[in-house]
Amino acid sequence: MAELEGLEFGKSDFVLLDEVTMEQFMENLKLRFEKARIYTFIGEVVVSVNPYRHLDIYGKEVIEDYRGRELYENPPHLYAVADAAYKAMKRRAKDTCIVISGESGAGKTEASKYIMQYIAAITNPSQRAEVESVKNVLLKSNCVLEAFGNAKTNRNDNSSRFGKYMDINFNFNGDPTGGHINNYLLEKVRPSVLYHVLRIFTISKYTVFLSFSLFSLSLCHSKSSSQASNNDSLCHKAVMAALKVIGFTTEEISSIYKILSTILHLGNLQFTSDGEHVVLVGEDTVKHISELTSTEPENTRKALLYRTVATGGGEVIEKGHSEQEASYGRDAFAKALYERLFAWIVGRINSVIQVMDYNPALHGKNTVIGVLDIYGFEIFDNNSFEQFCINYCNEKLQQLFIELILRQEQDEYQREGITWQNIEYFNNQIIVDLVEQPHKGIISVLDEACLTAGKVTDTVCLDSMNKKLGQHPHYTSRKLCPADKTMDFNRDFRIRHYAGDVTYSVEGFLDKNKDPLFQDFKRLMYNSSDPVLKEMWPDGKMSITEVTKRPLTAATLFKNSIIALVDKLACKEPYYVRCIKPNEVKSPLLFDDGRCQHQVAYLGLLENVHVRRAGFAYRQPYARFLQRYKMTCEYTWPNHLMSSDQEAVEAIVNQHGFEDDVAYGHTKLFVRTPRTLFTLEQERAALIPILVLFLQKVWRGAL
Ligand code: AD9
Ligand code: MG
Repeated sequence: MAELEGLEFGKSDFVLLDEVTMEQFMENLKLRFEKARIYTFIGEVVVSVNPYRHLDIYGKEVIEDYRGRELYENPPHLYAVADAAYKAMKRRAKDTCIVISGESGAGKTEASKYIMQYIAAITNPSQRAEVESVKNVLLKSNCVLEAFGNAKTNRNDNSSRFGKYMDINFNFNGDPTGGHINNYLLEKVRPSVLYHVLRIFTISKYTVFLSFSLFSLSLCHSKSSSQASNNDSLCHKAVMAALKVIGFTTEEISSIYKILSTILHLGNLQFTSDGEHVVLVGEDTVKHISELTSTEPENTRKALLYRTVATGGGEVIEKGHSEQEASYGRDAFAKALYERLFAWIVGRINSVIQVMDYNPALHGKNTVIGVLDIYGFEIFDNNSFEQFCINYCNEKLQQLFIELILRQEQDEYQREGITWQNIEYFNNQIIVDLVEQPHKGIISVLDEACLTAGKVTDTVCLDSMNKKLGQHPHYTSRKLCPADKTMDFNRDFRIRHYAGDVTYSVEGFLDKNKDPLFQDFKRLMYNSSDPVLKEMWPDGKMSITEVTKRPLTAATLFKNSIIALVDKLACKEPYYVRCIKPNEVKSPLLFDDGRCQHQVAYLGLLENVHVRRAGFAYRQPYARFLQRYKMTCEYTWPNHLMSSDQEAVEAIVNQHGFEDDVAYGHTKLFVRTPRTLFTLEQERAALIPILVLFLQKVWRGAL
C-alpha cells in the first residue's frame, strides 16, 4: 500500500482520509500538489493534477521501480496503473483499458504518452527487431497525430482537437505486435485548427504559394502564427522524421502538403457578383488550387460556382450558387479536406501497425491494452453543437465508469464468496437517454428537423425539442421556465448534466448536424489525378442521380462511434486516470480551490472514494499478504507450520485483533478499513531495521 512517502505529503490514497468529505479531499489534494506529489490513488484509480512544470519522476530508474510491482508497493504514479493494466493482461490474459479523462489542459495527452512510454520501456527485453519497429511506429504516431490534430486554444497551447482511442496488441510473451487507432469527432470548425495548418505551413516548402491575406478565416492566433519560431521548425523536422519512420512515402508526404496548401488557398478565395452572376475574385488562386489538387482549372471553377442537381423529371442541370452559397460551399470543402486528410493519415498509420496473420493456435492468445485520451466535459460561456457532442460522450463514459467500477467490485465479491450490499449512486442513464433515445432523444429531434424539407430553422427545432422533452427532469429552456433570464427565449436550452448545468445555444445546430458538402466537390476530388487525394474521396464516384440517400447526420455518426467505443471498453478490465487542471493560467504554483473542487465534483471522485470504502478498501491474495506481513506475527515468522496460507493469514489477523475488519474470500483476504493495513504496514516498517540488524549478526556469525 502506498504509505511509503511519509505523512508530510498527505495521504497517498484518498480512501485513507479520516472522513470522506469534500473539505478533507481538497485539503489532501492541495497539500500533495504543493509538495509536488501530483498523483494520488483512490484504490486503483489515479488522480493526477497537472504540475505545469517538468518533474523528474519519469526517468529510467523510476520505470524500474514500478516494473512488475504491486500497486500499493510504490507511491501513486501513472506507471503503477500502466503496470497494473499490463500485469493483468499478461498474467491473466485479460484485455484491459486505461481511460484518461479530465478537462482541456488537465494533462490527459501527456499522461497517455507517459503510459505508452512505460509500456514501450518494459516490453521486448530481448530487443527483437520486429517488435522494436512496431513500438517505434506506435510511439511516433503520437507526434504525427498531434501535428495534424492539435492546436493552440485559450485553454491549452497544445490542445487535442480530436478524441483518440488506441488499442495495443500483445502476443503471449507480452510484447507489442501491433495496434489500431480510432479518432473521434475531429473538431474541424474552429479556426484554431486552420491556424495550426498555417503553422505547419510557415515552415514548409509550400510557403511560396501563400499570401497571408487569408486571415479572412479569422484565425484567432494570427499574430503569433505568422512567424515560424525555432520551436516550430524543430517540431516540423520531428514530424517529417516521424512520417518517414511510419512509412509514408515521399509522394504521400507531398500530397499531404498539397492538401494543406489547398485548404489555405481556399481561405483566400473570395466571391462577388457582377450583377447577374456570382464570380470569383482572383483567378490565380483557382489556378493554384487546381495545380495542387491535380484537377482541371475549369472543373475546379465550376465546382466552386455551380452545383449539379437532378430535377424531378430525372434531368441533370447546373445551378449557379448565390454569393452566400458559394462561400458556404468553399468553407465546407476546406473543412472536409482537412477532416478527410486526418482520417486518411490515421488509416495509413493503422495499415502499418495492423496485426497480420495472427494465429492464436500458433502464437497463443492475442491480448489488448486500450488507451483512451478523450476530451473532458466542457462548459464555456457559449456552448454549441461541439460541446453538446463532447458532453454527451462524457455522460456515456461516466455511465461506464459507474457501471464498471461497481460491477467489478460486485463481481469480485461474488467470485470470492463474500456478501456485499449494493450502494447508492446517481445513475446518469436518464441523461444519456435524454440525448440518445430513439424517436424521443435530442439527437433524434435534431435529425428529424434536418430531414424535414423546407425551411426548418434552429428556432423551430428548439420548439420541437421543447414540445418533446419539456417534461424531462434534466431538460429545460426559457419557454419552459420563463422566469429564468439567464437563457435566451429563441436560442437556448439547458441540460442538467451529471457534472453540472450547461446552457447550449441552438444556433448553427442544424447546419453542423447536416454537415452538407456539395457532391460537385466530391466528384472533383475523386477525378483528381493525385492518387492520394482520389483515395480520400471514394464517394465522389457516384453520379448525381445515384446520390439520393441522405448521409447520416454528424450527431448520429458521432453517437454510433461513441456507442461502439463504449462497447469496446466495456469488455475490458478498466483502469482510470482522472486528470485535474489546477488553474486557468498554466501556473505551477497556483491551486485554484474553486476550479479544482468543481472538477473533483463532476468527476465523481468523492463518490468513488465512498464506493471504495463501502466495500473492502483492500484485498490481497493470501500468499502475498503473508509474504509481506509474516514478520509481524510469531506464528508465521520466519515460516508457518499451518496447512494453508489462508490459515497463516488468519493467525496474523487474530494476533492483531483485526477479526472484525476482514473477510476471507476463496483466494484473497479482504480488508474493510485502510487503517488496518496501515497499522500492519507501520509495524512492518518498524521491524525492518531490527531485522536487518539481526540478519547482519547472523551473517557475521556465520563468517
Ligand atoms: V486537451 O483536452 O487535449 O485540450 P489535455 O490533453 O488534457 O488537454 P495536455 O496533456 O495537452 O492536456 O497538457 C497540457 C499541458 O500541461 C502540456 O502541454 C504540458 O505543458 C503540461 N503538462 C501536462 N501534464 C504534465 C506533466 N505530467 N508534467 C509536466 C505537464 N507538464
Ligand atoms: Mg490532449
